[in-house]
Amino acid sequence: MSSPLRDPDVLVIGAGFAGLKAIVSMRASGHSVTALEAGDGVGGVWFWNRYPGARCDVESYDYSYRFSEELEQEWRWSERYATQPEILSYINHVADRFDLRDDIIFNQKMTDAVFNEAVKRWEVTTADGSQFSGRYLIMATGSLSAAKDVLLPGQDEFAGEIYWSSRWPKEGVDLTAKRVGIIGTGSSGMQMVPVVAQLCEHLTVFQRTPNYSIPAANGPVSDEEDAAVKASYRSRREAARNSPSGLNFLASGISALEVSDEEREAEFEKAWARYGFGFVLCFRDLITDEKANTYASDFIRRKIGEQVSDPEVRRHIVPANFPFGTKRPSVDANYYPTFNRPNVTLADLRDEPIDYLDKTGLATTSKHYDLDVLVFATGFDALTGSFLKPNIFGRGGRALRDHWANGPLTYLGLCSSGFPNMFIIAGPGSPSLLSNVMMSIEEGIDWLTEMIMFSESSGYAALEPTVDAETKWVQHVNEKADETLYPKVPSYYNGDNVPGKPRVFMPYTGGVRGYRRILERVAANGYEGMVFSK
Ligand code: NA7
Repeated sequence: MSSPLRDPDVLVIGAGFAGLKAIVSMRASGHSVTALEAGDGVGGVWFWNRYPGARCDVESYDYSYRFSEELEQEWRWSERYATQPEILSYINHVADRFDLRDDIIFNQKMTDAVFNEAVKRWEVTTADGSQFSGRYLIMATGSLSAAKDVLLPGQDEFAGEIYWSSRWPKEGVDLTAKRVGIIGTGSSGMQMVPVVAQLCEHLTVFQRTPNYSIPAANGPVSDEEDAAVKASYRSRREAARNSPSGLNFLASGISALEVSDEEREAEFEKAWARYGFGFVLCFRDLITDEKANTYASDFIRRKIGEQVSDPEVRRHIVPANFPFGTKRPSVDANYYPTFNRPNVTLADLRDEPIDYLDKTGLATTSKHYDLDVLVFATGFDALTGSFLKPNIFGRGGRALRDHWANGPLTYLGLCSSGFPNMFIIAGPGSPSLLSNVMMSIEEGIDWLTEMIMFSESSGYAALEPTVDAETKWVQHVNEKADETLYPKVPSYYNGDNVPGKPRVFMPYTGGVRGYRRILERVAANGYEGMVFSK
């Protein structure tokens, strides 16, 4: 075991899925590499989000690395949708199997990164004052890793325990015989609710916007299924690469408007029973055509309503007023029937907004809820938070925060003008959160590695996108988004969930295949849009 270098060729920030893949690729391309990780273990979001019920809503066989066929063959997923502990063991296995810890320094949270133009190196400082440098800086800090700050009036007064889904204590939390409140009904809240309801004395769910959720249809993976996937893993990966979102579901080419009511209903039933998140792909126009979407939204509303026995709860929990899929839908296991339990209460914050916290609980404008434990499942400063929290200064001392003041500016979602040799993984302007992010991570890093090798073999020391290429890319991302229903609805995709954040649609909606073709064309044209310097 060797010690990681302080001044390697490549500094990677983060040792989650993206950071580990970056280490693998940078090593393979002959670079020395050091990754700085804020936590004391690998895993990124899967290291921090240990809340009860946490699991992935992309199928395990797809939400996994494809860079090593041996790894694909030897790892045995136990369930169709893996739990957080299983994913974390997988990541640890990967770190051990490829000796990646040799190149990781833990408990090092980057606070500052400055591009030193004289020597063309990034100089990085961490929270404890340690300093590092690298010719390249790879920001593998994640799109859903900077938790949103939510501070309620009187929060310090609360005598009970407060937890965050995104920073769940490693040692776990004993919820037995406790009165628990959960704020937030995104994927984290929806995953937690059915599990917490079984553990605690009483659960109150504070819901602001009811979201759509599709049943996970989770289950154990049989030996036969495992063998079948492993026998044809390459074609499964290729199919995912050629799908719109990197999932193992081929998108339908059929419009929901061109089939009979019976055919549409049958297709929705099939998708409801098995597709999970892939429901959005069961017709080609659910995200682009309002009428097509209305058919899907109505179907899902009906299915949700059927799971809830109390008409009053049903009235509050069934989503309305926005089209299915335009906010990130959830994939749940028994979320809605949990509200049929006698120990679960739904508080609708649209009718009774939160007023304050006091010693004994949470008061809304109409009621006081006595609580022993309050959990914030209130989401993230998505896509830009982890890049803008640290101080990053590029050429001429320009702050990334200033460059992105009106919304993130990237070329291909991978780099930003004025920030030479800095690369971002699955960032804004890439398919990122609209894709199986594992696919985006690997595709992005493979492409960047090729580009770095091209640059070096041509004798260049620095590379960055031109302002023109960046401007045109951002314009293209917006134009593609405007072909869809996404921009019409407040969501974390367009920054609406964080007060004061610029409202800009951030992920690339052109699909993973369309995006990859653009990357291939850019490379084939000598990395057009990039400027290389000696
Ligand atoms: P999400 O999906 O952003 O959900 C956050 C939830 O918290 C959502 O229901 C919000 O309601 C609610 N929220 C946020 N701020 C507040 C305040 N101040 N008061 C009340 N309620 C609030 O985050 P998750 O962690 O659940 O999921 C993130 C991703 O992880 C998910 O999309 C998957 O990709 C995996 P709102 O809708 O804003 O009214």
